[in-house]
Amino acid sequence: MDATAVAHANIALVKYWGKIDTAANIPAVGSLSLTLSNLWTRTSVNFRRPLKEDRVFINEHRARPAVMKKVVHFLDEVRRRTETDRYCEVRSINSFPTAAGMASSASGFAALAVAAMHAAGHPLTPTDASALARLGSGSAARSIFGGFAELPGGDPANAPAAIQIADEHFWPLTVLVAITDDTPKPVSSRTAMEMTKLHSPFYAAWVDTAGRDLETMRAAVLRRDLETVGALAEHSALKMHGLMMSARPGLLYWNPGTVAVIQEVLNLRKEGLAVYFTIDAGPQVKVLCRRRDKATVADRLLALSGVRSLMLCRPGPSARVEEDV
Ligand code: 2P0
Repeated sequence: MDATAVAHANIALVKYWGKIDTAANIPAVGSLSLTLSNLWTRTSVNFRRPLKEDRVFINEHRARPAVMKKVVHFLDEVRRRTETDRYCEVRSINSFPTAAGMASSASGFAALAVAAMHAAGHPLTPTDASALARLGSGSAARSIFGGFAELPGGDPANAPAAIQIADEHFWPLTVLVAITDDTPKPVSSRTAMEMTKLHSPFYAAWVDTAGRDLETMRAAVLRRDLETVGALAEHSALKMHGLMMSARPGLLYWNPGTVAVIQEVLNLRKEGLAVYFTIDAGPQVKVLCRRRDKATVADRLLALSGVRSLMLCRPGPSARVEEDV
């Protein structure tokens, strides 16, 4: 009747942006991600106490109404699948700033899917947990898996789940997360995606070019080709942000610190280091490099006035149930 699960956030190297089916939360394009070691959510779900409604706490505070609505909708799906009518208490802790473009919904819904189904007495296979997590947040489907994961898109007949391309031991890359603003972002990814789909003249081109990016990225990851992975990750990130900027009204998640980090990454590359950036729906910049270069890169990023803090990550593990401690 109660369970705790941990799931890690991920960064998309090829981005998901836009849905083919909003109600079933099916992405219009495939995406490929890397799960991160130090960005995680730990979620406990308890069906034991008789409650008149669900109670949800994030970092010890009651969830805001918009978050509450998404979580209750998700828990309704868990109740439908497990044929229970009990309400539950959810307590979730993030190791990093929430809703600031650092994929807290990815780790959050992955941990919730695993913990809630386990607490309700119906533990899932990773593939089924991934398909369920996707209903909460598209990127959450990928956070079920450690290492590199791919989420197919584009087929409304098929309710997709992510698949693991390579586990967290396959390629010991370093990801430095440069935090330039730790407050919640002004526009949610979900709203921003719909605005882009409806109001950007470039949306069709985004969908048309995604398949090729995914194929190239998968092959480059599997041969541990950092130069190709990095260049394509930058391209996918800039293409996605360019797409958002071209919506009406245009969406800009960046701040001056975001641009400063991008420029410093370009400087480091001119100096001969294999260093690359990617940016999700927020102002933080995730920087990829080889493990041996991490101290040099960290020093340079921390010297920038726009960088508030840096989180150092390696590839992270799959979502899992935690035994009682
Ligand atoms: C991604 N992002 O592939 C892309 C890149 C952010 C930028 O997926 O509407 O919270 O809940 O499915 O997964 C963030 O959006 O969106 C996201 P919903 P989600 O990681």
